[in-house]
Amino acid sequence: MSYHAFNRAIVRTPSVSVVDGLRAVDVGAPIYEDVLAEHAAYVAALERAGVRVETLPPLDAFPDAIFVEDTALVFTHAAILLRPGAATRRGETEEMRETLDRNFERVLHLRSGTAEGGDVLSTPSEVFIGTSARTSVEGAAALVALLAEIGLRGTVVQSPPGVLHLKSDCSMLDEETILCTPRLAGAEPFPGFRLILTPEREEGAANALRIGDEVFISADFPRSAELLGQAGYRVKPLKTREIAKIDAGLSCMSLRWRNSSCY
Ligand code: CIR
Repeated sequence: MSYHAFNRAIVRTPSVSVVDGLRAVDVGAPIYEDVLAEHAAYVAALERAGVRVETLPPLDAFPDAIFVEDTALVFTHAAILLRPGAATRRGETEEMRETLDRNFERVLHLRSGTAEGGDVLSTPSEVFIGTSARTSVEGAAALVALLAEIGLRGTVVQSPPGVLHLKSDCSMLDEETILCTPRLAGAEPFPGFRLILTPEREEGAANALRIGDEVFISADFPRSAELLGQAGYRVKPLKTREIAKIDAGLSCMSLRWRNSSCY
């Protein structure tokens, strides 16, 4: 069974407040209707790939709540509720608690420091945690301890300076291969993995998402799509133009896992 054979996902419908989402550089607010359309296309792509999607209601009080990935880590046998580093996002985890309790037999809670799911790259052998402005050294260490409790090995690495999250710059393409920006690859953070580097000026393509036998990537990066196609991957380009205005890519809009008793 492939590591990416996800059959369950949690997403959250964008609230009208999504136009006020956090962003490092203000290139204008995203258009709400277009965010809705990008989100709907993303959910449809997940469903077409065989994933059963649970859609949570919008949260007006939390403009970035659409980015559910940052609130938790989910695995087949357990979940971990995180503590986002962005002050305006801290309350999103409480809103996720009941959903996790309902879907997972075991739910652990990060109690110290901060960590966001965008800084966590899960692989079959270990879970990489990138320290960043959102994930503190203390949070990363606490997360390593929680991962050990559920039988997983956590390794702390450093997210590239000035980059929002570790996974802004990398994603799993298959069990042995990581799509990675040159600036992250330079630090050699993933020993033992084969790296495919994003082409120049297409660093944003690194936040791809492998679901089943497809790799979702942003439609804004055609050279990356071509590169991955030539490497033998089945590429599914998706529009991310509006959510990119609030610093988001493809992994951030879902929590995904394989439920072994589901099918
Ligand atoms: C934020 O700054 O928190 C949101 N505007 C974007 C979060 C993207 N999250 C992710 O890629 N995991």
